[in-house]
Parts: sequence; structure tokens; C-alpha cells
Amino acid sequence: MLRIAGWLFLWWLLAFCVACESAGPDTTTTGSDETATPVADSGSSTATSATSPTTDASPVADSRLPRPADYTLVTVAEGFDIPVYLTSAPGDKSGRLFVVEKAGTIAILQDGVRRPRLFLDLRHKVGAEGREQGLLSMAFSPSFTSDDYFYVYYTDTAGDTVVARYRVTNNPNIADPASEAIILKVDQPTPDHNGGLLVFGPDGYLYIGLGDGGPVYGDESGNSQNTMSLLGTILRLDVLNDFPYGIPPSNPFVGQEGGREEIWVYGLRNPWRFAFDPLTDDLFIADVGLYKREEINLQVASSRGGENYGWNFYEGTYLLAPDEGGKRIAGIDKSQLVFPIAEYPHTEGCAIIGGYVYHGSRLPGLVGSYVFGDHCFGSIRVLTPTGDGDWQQTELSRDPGRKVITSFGQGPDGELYVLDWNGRIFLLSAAGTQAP
Ligand SMILES: [Ca+2]
Repeated sequence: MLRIAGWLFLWWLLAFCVACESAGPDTTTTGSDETATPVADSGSSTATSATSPTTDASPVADSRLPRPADYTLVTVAEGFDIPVYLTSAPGDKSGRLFVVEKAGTIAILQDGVRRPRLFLDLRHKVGAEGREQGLLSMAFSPSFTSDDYFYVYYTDTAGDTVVARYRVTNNPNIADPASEAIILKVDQPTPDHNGGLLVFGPDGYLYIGLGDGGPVYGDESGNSQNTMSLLGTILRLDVLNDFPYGIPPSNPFVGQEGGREEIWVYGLRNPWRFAFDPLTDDLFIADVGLYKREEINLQVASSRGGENYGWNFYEGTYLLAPDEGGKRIAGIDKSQLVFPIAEYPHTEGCAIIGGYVYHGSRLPGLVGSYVFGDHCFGSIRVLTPTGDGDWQQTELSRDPGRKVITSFGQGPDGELYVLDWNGRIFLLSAAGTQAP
């Protein structure tokens, strides 16, 4: 099993980020860093300005920036089989956490103990052999207390993406495996960049992230810039009022030529994880990079959708060269692209793992900040708002090789969990906190 897990991990790394192989000095590339501000590499206590194509972030007073020494990760559970997502059910007072395992199972973690019986076992339907395939996330219906529905995102045995709805049985700890209702299937050209997240927005619509479909390199197929393709996008569907889904009338391509009506935003490489700030309804989209940059995009709540986040012209603020597989077009209008609010270079990581804006009670110093991480460096990072619309980036910790972050998770109390390829679940905690 260890050997298999090791191979899977290698595949994951390679697929998630070709840059793991090519993240060395930038001597082999011909692209230009025309708009980028380098981020300093200063180890585990980096405090840098988030890069921005137009403005420099105003520095936050040091006292407001999180200090690495103030935080730690406390192990709350071990022994999961490649956990890739953690969530809770709306209105659920039981304290249960639902842990999605890549191979196709959902387990319940309650009071720090894994319940012996699985909530759902889809291993017979899920193709999880490769790279970024598997059962990748779940989302409970906003009306779960009345409709008992939840939704899952998985790779089927043919290698394609499936979004499906399931229902809980009369036993709240067991879902009905026969209740599957397929919402959406998306052909995947390769096992790479298959996205993986579905989440309900504050508007009650289901947001579904899809990567460019691979292969690993520069989206030579041009899917992300092709709005007739669902790849390289976040979709926005009405699954509560229609089956398999309805198109929200306010979606940006409704009634427009040249775009699929399911698309909410596009120009993404692999939005593995994204999250709404529950206070502001702003959407934070972490997009996994290729050679150079890992990036965070912010869509403010007032957006009407249709943003083009720039891939595969740009990776963060790095302009891809033609021989880097980019779909570079002379005279591209940068004003039509939306650039990230923050990025970091591949000297500090190789695959961003998007997290959440923190609104828990245990860590008052992080309230309102966006907490995220990096898969390869095992790092926890924070974006702190400067108060004038910019953000400052801090690295809280780094643990390359030992901690292999697959995802963050959020408990019903807003506390943040970190999930690790090696089966561990950590709680982001104040320094000095003891394991339960
Ligand atoms: Ca981008």
C-alpha cells in the first residue's frame, strides 16, 4: 500500500504541477515577467506584499500581520485513506465532520473518532488510479435539513468528471448508494487538471470547478480560453429548483453567442479549491500554476460573472512564452483579463491549495484573512487585507516532504482543518495547543 501511495503521490505531484520538475532557476524559459513583482524567498516567516499588476500593496502594520510563532497544526485524526476534502452539514448539531477520501469513500469523523461504518462508498464507480482523479469533494444541499440531499464530484471509471446527487437514508450516518442522480458529466481529455470542487454559493447556486483538462503543460487545446468548452472554468448551476439543473438567468453567457450558459468564470488552469467568504460573499479562487506562479483570484460579491482569469496567456502575472505551450496571441488585450490579488513563485511552492477566509473563534488574529497552503512545500500561508483593497502575504509554516497538503476543510464553527496525503487531519490552532 505504501508503495502504491508513493506512486500515486508522485503522479499527483507531476500532474498538479509540472513545475515540480521544472521549478529551478528560470534559465530555460523565454517568457517575460513584465508585470510581476518578485516575492522574496525568506523561509518560514515570509511577510511579503501580494503581487498586483497595477499597485503595490500598502504594508500592514506589523502588529496586524500573523506571526508564525503564534500558530501550530494539531493532529486531530490519522489513518484516513488520502483525505481530500472535509465539510459539515448545514444545521447539523452533532459535531460530525464528513471526510472525503480520494478512492471513493466518505467517512464521518465525530469527536475525533472515525465512525467504523462509511457514510458512502463509491469505490465501484470511481476511477482513482491516476493523478488527480477520484472522489474529490462533496457539498450538502443548503436545504439539507429538509431535503436530505448532498452532491459529490468524482472521476468515473472512464476518466470523466461526474457531478451527482445523493440522499441520506433514515439513518443520518449512512447515505443511500442507490440514490444517485447524475447532474452533470464532463468529458476529460486527460487525467490532469480535472478540477474537483463543488460548493453552494450564498445565492443557492452550485459552483463547480473544472480545470483545463490537461495534459500537464500549457493547455495546448486552448480549453480555458474557449468559452464553448466547460473546461478551465467555474460553472454556476441551479440544482435546487431544476433537475438535472437549470441555468441561472443571471449567468454571464445566457443569451450570448459564443459561450456556454453554464459558465460563471473562465480562463482558469485548475481551480482545485475555491471558497466564498461567508461574511462578504466574496469568492476566493486559488488556481494551480505551471512553471512559475501559484495564484489567488478574488471575485467580489457584486460581480456579475464572466471574468477571464487569464490562463493560458498568463500564469499569475507571468506571460507564457509560445514555446511554453501558452496560447499566446499577439496584441492580447490585458484589460480584458483579471489578474490575481496575490501570487507566489515556485521557489516557495508548486501547487496552491486554496483554503478559506477565517471566521472561527479560536484564532482572533486570523479573522477576515484568507488561509491557504501549498501542496509540495507543506506550507500554510495567509493573505491579510491591508484595509485599502490590497493584501499582504505571510507564510506561517513550511514542512516540505513530510506534510503533503491535499485540501483545507472547514468545521461548522468556522475552524480550519488541514488534510494531508498521508491520512492525517490537523486543526489550525494557537501555538501551545495540545492534541485532544
Ligand atoms: Ca490567472
